[in-house]
Amino acid sequence: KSSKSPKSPGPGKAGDAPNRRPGHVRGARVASPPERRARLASPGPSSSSEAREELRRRLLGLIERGGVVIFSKSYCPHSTRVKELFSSLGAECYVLELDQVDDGAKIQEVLLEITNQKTVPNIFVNKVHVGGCDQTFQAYQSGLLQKLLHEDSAYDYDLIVIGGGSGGLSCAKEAAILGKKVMVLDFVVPSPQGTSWGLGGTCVNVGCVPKKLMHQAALLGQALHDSRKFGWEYNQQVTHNWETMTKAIQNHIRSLNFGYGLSLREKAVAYVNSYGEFVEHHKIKATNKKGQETYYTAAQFVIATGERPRYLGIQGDKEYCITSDDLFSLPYCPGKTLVVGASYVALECAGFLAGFGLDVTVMVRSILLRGFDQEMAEKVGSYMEQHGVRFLWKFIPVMVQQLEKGSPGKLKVLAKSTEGTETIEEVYNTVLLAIGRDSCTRKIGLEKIGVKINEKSGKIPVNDVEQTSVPYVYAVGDILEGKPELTPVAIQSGKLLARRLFGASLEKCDYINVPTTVFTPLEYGCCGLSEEKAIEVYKKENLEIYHTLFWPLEWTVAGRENNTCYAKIICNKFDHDRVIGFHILGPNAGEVTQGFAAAMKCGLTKQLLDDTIGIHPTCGEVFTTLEITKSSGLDITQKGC
Ligand code: FAD
Ligand code: NA7
Repeated sequence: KSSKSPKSPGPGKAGDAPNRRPGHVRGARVASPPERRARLASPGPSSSSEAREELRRRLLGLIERGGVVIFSKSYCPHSTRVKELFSSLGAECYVLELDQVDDGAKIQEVLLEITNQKTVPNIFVNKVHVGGCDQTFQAYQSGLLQKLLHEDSAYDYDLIVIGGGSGGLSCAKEAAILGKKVMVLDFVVPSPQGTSWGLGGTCVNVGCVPKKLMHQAALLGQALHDSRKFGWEYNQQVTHNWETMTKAIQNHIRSLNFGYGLSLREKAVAYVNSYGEFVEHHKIKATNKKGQETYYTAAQFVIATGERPRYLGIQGDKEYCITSDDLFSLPYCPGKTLVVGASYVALECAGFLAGFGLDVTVMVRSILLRGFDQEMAEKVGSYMEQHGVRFLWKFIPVMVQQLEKGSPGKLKVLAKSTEGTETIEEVYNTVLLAIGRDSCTRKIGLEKIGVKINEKSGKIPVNDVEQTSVPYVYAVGDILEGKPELTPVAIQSGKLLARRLFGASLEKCDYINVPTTVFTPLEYGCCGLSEEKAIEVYKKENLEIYHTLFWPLEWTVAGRENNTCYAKIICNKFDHDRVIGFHILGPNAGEVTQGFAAAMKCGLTKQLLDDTIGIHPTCGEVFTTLEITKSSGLDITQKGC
């Protein structure tokens, strides 16, 4: 696809509309400064009827070029309002100030013939006569104006999506289903260790999918252990083969990459494996891995560039440490591993690595699972500690040195205490950094078109319809400020955005009560508020918290510990004991949480839970029989099944 600019009128002639260059879209341009007075006046024809015919032809030519054409008067407040409206929509306008051209009065007469309207402003959008100020605002309020604006065939695409991950792909596919001409750019900048991957973004390649499969591999190890108690006898020594697992997982991921490509082709979405960045309004540069640059334009854009792992900024981090971007395709077993960070990514990785029998240490700067319910976080941590994960509390690394090359090699880590002057030196085969992720928003030319970001976090603030500070640019997924960073959230917001932009839908993405699960060795599922947040929002005295420890039936015969799994709901006493926080620590927590999240969306109360008949014997049934409140201080330990 060659580089193409929006429809150009070609070399200027007197009376031509200037090229609607995308670089000038935001402000309405006035094409009639004093030195260009009488541009539309007829220079040639002798008779007045010929002159009038010539003027009419020129006016129609101007309108036929498409885009926004405003016949205005510079002092008219209605004209000003309309110009401001188009400016706020990011639409470039050709504005003719009739009080500043010699033949303004004649133009008005011809406009009367063409449109039956003599007054200004007189507006055309993409060849369609919209009318005056009131009609334009009515069209804006009904959405018709936006639709007319986007029917501008001057652009290569109706929509360009930058980033082919969870959010970008869902938005692109939905827009294509709605009949729009769509392009997706997806490009993976290799990690400092050189790892890169295929189409589909973080979730499928280096996030949810490989992480859940590795978690499953670890759970199978536990199941093998349990199985002897259930009568299974086997003689071989059971060992885990990292290469076999990784190869199988990577093969599955490749099949998913293929499926994504196919589904884009089926929906006629153009997929370009290039890095996209804005160069001017409505125009991006796409650079492929060979460095070849191509330019594309679109009426609207969606930014869905996601995040990438953060580095510590200490000596040796980029040279020797890996991140989750590298772990899932690591060609060799990582061996003795230090995981730096205490986020969910850190704990999940530490959990499954320990599940494979590796020696794993987690270096924690402050607390576990910041942002999650801290009572649950502590229980997650203590289960991991009891199952072989070592925690190094209140330390941060200051230097990583290579002692030996190899697969894996040997690394020396120097760390210091966050509370005193103590330093320690330890040797590991692998250091995995999981200290947060940075939004990919600083190198995509947003400053060139005026899309505002939060300078500190790099996140993009949007309104409730995912619109950025530039009206024709939208954003979805992990880069959004203040929204949950989860695949189903990105997918939902991308899909609904496309339906609002190109369908008849007004439905907005609901970011409240989004459930999630941390896939640590003992899984933690939650929906709604943490206990800390609920107290902050509603005050402790307005809450009733019901909780219990429980013993999954599968764990009894297996001889696994009682009084480890835990269920908790937080209810608002002054709103019919509505459940505002749901928390479970136990097997299959994700499966359990999903159903209760639907119930919370329907306004779940404690009474409704009590009225629900449980499914026996399951873990989920525990929520139908909760009796003990936290405030009662009663014993919640379980004595038997
Ligand atoms: P991404 O999926 O990251 O997609 C962005 C894409 O844009 C990437 O392919 C990127 O390479 C590309 N890109 C970036 N810049 C450009 C550019 N300039 N030009 C072209 N392409 C570009 N979520 C869950 O819901 N459940 C989980 O269990 C879960 N586990 C996770 C585990 C890990 C280890 C990680 C890291 C994340 C996990 N997540 C999970 C989060 C989930 O992966 C993200 O929320 C989701 O992928 C966000 O989607 P997105 O579309 O915003 O971005
Ligand atoms: P988070 O949720 O941003 O957590 C970052 C963790 O790393 C957290 O425990 C931090 O400790 C710790 N951290 C941050 N900086 C450092 C340094 N310099 N040294 C040691 N420890 C540090 O990141 P995640 O990777 O889990 O998740 C980000 C998104 O990725 C998530 O929402 C998903 O979309 C996937 P702190 O608590 O601040 O002391």
